[in-house]
Amino acid sequence: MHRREFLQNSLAVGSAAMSWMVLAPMGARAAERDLVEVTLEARPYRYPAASGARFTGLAYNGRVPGPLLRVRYGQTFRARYLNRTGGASTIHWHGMILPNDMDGVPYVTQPPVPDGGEFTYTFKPDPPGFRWYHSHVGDQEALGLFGAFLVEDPRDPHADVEAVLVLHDVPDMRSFREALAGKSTATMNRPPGLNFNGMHALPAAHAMGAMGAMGGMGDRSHRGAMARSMTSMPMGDELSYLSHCVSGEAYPHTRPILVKVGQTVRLRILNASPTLTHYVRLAGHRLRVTHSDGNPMPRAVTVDALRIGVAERYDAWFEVTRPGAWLLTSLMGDTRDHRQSILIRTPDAANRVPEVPAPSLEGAQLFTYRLAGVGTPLPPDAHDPYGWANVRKTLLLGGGKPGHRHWTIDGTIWPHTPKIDVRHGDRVLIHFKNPTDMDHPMHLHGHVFELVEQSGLRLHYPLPKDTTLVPAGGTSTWRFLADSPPGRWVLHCHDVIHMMDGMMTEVDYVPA
Ligand SMILES: [Cu+2]
Repeated sequence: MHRREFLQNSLAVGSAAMSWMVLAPMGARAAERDLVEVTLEARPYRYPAASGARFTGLAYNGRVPGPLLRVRYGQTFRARYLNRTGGASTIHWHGMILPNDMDGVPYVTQPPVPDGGEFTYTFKPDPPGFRWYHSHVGDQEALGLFGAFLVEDPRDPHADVEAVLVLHDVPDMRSFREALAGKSTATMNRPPGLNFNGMHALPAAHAMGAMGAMGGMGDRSHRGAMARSMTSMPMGDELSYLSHCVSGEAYPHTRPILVKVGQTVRLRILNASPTLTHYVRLAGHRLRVTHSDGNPMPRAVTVDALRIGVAERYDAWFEVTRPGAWLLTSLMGDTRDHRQSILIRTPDAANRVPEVPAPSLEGAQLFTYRLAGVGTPLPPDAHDPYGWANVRKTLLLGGGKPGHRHWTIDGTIWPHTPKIDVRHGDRVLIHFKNPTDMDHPMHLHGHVFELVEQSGLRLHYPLPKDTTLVPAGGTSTWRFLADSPPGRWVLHCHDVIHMMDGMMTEVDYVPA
């Protein structure tokens, strides 16, 4: 294929090239086609100045994030993947239920595509909603090989303005290599809420007690993050970052989203960071969250701020009720830092100084699984209160001791981790115990599961997801019906260092 043809193809993908962030309505012709075809070419890529990083990574079709892929539910999608990365590569279609041999896990679902080679992925994107795609080989995703994928749902309510926001952080690859060896000197990025109440200056035990008393923070999931951040001691496995971006740019270079008074705005927010949980707040507005990982939640919830773990997505809505200019910001440890922001404004507010969000999460109502799912206490170990499952598996997460390079499941690393065998039609319950000092964004391929339990709380409105933060010092329970296409579906931590260090297993369909 010639270069020009290839460019035309990429332009044809749901008008993505014209409107990377703010979506134009899908063209009638694009919507009517049975087949949407795209060429994705991965190559080395020099990050532009607007990204805030001087860095050579990798990109799909010459941009980070890669092109926004967009289909209507029911269309067939075909991607011709040209690998020019200099190494082996694959593409994983995150959140999709698809034939196992299209899932893009090297040596598990396909041989890796060699450098200079190509591979064609074909499937009917399912279920509808906000998905994404990324390399599943080594550090390639961290270098820039990722993008958003929208499967438009005909049942969706109308939004006047729709935008896709990809949060990502550009790693310092020297710290990446050191982290894999357990020798990184980087320290944990502090969750906001610490700096402005000064608790980071207190001994850890006091501060954690005080945190526990804070409204909206009682998900216990901060404990481990705090245990690490309190000490500022390098744990050996943290990354340091060169820049923090929204859709490939750092504020003030991020392109504003223009809105009008009276409009309803839908933001689809993806955390594509290699390791960082993000806390997102929009100045002057609360956010109504309707979808978790692209899937409609049983009950929408309105919050002051979002917590988005690595690989998670949320659909967040708000109404424009007055003229103005507001920053949407991922709060950093240094709360004067608004690099990871975009401006949302009305047309008449071009010269206004934008309102910035409250810099701390203290007192904020934060999106947590407990809040969204309405959690109430369970008796200890009663994590299948429904008596629903016929296959139950407990996975013990481990590792992360200073200087140790492995993150484990049941004390073992991939490929020696215990596998979960299921038969078609099984009702499966997976219970995670996480005694480590970090939250782990655990992800299952090829399924949408329900999060039914979190740290001893039963969720009365289970959240439909493909990735959840299993909290430090806590537990999570997923349930799902094993009715995906047969094959080997990997289950792993989406923190890239933890995954490469071995925190991965698989759900295997075996003959009935
Ligand atoms: Cu992890």
